[in-house]
Amino acid sequence: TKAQIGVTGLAVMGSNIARNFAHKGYTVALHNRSIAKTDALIEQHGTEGTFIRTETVAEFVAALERPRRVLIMVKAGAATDAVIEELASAMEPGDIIIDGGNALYTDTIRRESALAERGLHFVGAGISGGEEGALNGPSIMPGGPAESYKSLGPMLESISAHVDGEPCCTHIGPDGSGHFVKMVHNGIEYADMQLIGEAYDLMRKALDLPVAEIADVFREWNSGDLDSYLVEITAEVLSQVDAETGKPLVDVIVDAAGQKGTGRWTVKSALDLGIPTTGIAEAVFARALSSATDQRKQAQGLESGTLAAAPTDTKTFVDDINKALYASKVVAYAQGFDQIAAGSAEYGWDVAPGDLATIWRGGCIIRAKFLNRIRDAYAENPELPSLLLAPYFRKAVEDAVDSWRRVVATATTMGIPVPAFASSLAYYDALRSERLPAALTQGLRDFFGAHTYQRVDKPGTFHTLWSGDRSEVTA
Ligand code: NBP
Repeated sequence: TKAQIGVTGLAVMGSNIARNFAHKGYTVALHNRSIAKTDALIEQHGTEGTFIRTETVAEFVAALERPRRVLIMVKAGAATDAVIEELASAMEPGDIIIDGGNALYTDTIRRESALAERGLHFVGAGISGGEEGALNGPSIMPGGPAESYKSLGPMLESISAHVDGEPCCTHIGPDGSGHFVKMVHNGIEYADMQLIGEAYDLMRKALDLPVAEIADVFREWNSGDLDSYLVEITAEVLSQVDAETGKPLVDVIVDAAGQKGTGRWTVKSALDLGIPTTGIAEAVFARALSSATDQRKQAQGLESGTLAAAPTDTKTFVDDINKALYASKVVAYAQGFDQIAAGSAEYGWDVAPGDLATIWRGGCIIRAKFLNRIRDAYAENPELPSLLLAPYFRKAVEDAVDSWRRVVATATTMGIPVPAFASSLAYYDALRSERLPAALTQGLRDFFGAHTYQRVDKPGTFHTLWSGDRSEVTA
């Protein structure tokens, strides 16, 4: 018998996805650059389903039924290109290559177009959920030809997570769309984590709550509107006590956050598309600042100025933080969805935002009850101009805004940095402002660079003769 799917790249992600396919009854051909990983998988998990062990790419390709379906799970970048080239030379028109790694969407666009010329279908699939998701049901964001989704979709849907009986996998759109939405998903994950970090920091520094009590607060929040995987595991991480020192584990971990690049990619793309994805940008920059260890060390003595006293009513302030977190989270998602809409328009992908909210409800790192609300909002109005204008979120944020302001004001006067809370509030205030100082910016640009401006009272483009008699001319 031939295999319905082949998986090449059997590190953590690939081996778990291969097992997931096998658990669902598919015959899975296995391949890895070095045979040791293939053999380890067969030795440890060979009895979990039907696997075909292959050593060479030729053997691997020959083991697959037609049209062939191969999932690549190798390191993103040059390794993926090398594997694609080897496979493509051995495969035939109509066969499908799926890249499940964290590829940059522009690479996916390039690869799809090159493979399409050779008659091969290329599916760039974002896969979220880490190791555990890969094994038991990830959220899958496949982009690529709609035709290939017909034969591939049901298989991907069967291994994906399910929420209320619906798979957390759907066809996103052509070429790079799947990896693009996965990139923004990861960016939103950065923002979510930064906001959680700021909430934690405030409870610690403004309220002086012990770490174990903060863990309890997050545990309680997880049964409310903030119910989500990240809030759930925040309680877990904060509850962990270091065996060696007896201290909370969080106190012995170096406070320099790493990053692998998808957050940075999201922000670069936001800049190119001209979308103010400020929540994600603040999160990426906050990680960068945390990692500037030497600079931070030397800056520790900088004068703080006079700091305000801590809030006296702990319970009220904890509740304020909850609301600030929720409102800032709505902003981060609103911005992320704006970026996806802009990317979709730029590349002609026709991505349905409601579909994303649906497939992100399970399997992935940002899974949250909250996503049901986003799904409802787009079901009600697929042309929503901003998530903040969906009736449900509008009310939630308007109810939270007093708390949000108190939190940002308190943090500022106490000298506690809350970049994501503060910039999200600034975004909200700017968005709802009737007039912005951009009018002055336009005036300045016209002054030094004759960049022209438009008037509020009549159509046309104008320029003031700043270095002449300062009269206005039509440009
Ligand atoms: P890694 O990203 O660590 O990649 C290891 C695999 O790539 C091994 O199978 C290795 O083969 C293979 N490989 C490399 Br490295 N260079 C190669 C080359 N030139 N030719 C052929 N094979 C090569 O594995 P991972 O952590 O399982 O992640 C796989 C993909 O999934 C990545 O793109 C990652 O970004 C993405 N992803 C990871 C997660 C996660 O939670 N880890 C989540 C979502 C997505 P070898 O055994 O012979 O060295």
